Amino acid sequence: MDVSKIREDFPILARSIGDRPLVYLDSAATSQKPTSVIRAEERFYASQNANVHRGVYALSVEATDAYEAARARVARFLKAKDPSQVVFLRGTTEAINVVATSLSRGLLKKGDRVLTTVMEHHSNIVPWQLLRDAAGIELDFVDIDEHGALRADDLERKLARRPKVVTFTHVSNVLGTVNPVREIAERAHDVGALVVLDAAQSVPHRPVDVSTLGADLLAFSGHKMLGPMGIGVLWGRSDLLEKMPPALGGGEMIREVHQDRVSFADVPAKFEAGTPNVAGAVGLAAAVDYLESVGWDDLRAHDHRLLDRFLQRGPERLGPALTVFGPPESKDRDSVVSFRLEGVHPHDVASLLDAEGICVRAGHHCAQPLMERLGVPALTRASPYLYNTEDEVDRLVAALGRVIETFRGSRTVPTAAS
Ligand code: 7TS
Repeated sequence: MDVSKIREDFPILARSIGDRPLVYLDSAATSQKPTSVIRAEERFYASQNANVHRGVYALSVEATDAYEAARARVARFLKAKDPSQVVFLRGTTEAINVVATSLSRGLLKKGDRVLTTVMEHHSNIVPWQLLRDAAGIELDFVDIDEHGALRADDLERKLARRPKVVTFTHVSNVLGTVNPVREIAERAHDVGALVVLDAAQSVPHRPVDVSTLGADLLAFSGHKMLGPMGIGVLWGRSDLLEKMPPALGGGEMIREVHQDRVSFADVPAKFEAGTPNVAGAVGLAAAVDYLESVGWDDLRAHDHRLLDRFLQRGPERLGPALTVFGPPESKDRDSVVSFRLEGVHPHDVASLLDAEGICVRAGHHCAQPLMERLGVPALTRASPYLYNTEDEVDRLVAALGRVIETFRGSRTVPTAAS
């Protein structure tokens, strides 16, 4: 994989921050976009824009065809049986909310249990808490061990309470932990639970094959996998999607509406109320093309080269001042590294790195229950992707060295805590 060639495809990487070249290490928050994705959206708006599934005129038919072709492309990417299993929504958050709301309309009842985990992003906690508060659903959390893996004993203990839904993240956005989806799904199915998978952090980095993964429903966001913001996917087993009531009501999702009754469109339209993000879907299809043209083997090897470099160079250069969270072995994790520098608030780390043009994220990463479990208020996180270089990882490590020196050498630097 020729990273310098790949970088040429991402126009934003040519810019600088102040007088420093941009070092973008926040791809777990959102990835940068290649020209092909930017152009695909532009092409749609410049030459095909019309609302879909409504017009009888040629332009609207073209727009509808572009939208449905994007759906078919994403279905192929996921190895889904049928494009109708791909529901376009705004992203992972909306998809999980749609699932929770839909299930609460008849498929889950008061006292039913949902099992999630302490390592979830808020988007896989709060929708279920809303159900707990509104519909009397009981919510359990699987704990993690000291290496940031889900505890099998705790999972078993909580599966024994016979949850109706088991929902978890494929890859943690904080720890990088890769959860064994197939094994967990098998155990969940043994107790009769539905498996809902948050694939926001896995789909950008590894082939996700829904035909063998074991999930019944799966959600991800386009913007973390080189695609546009505001487009994402809910994939589901056909029989399940057909059984699930709609979550959002409005145009596009109905068959007939009368004053006294309504009937709904078939899947996937049943879940896509309102005008969809057609340009976003077209852009997402272009992102899928881009990822597949790079190839998963090369991409994953590159991810791990960068990860290994940080896990090796970081401790060498920074010594015990650096604490890395998550699985110690890079083979057990994906491209996310969260860490603390002793005596420096994560926000100060991120601010000082920003002064060098390096973008990392600091805070609770929308995973406050996980922060509480880890006993930390916040962490700094670097999340590289296919356009980052080993040189950029070295720059990060060197800059972290300067952060430590700054804080050891001077107390005049304001801290986030002060
Ligand atoms: N699930 C996981 C595992 C995530 O990492 C994120 C976003 C979401 C769900 C929500 O995705 P959205 O596209 O609907 O917002 N994670 C992050 C992050 O780690 N930093 O910024 C966003």
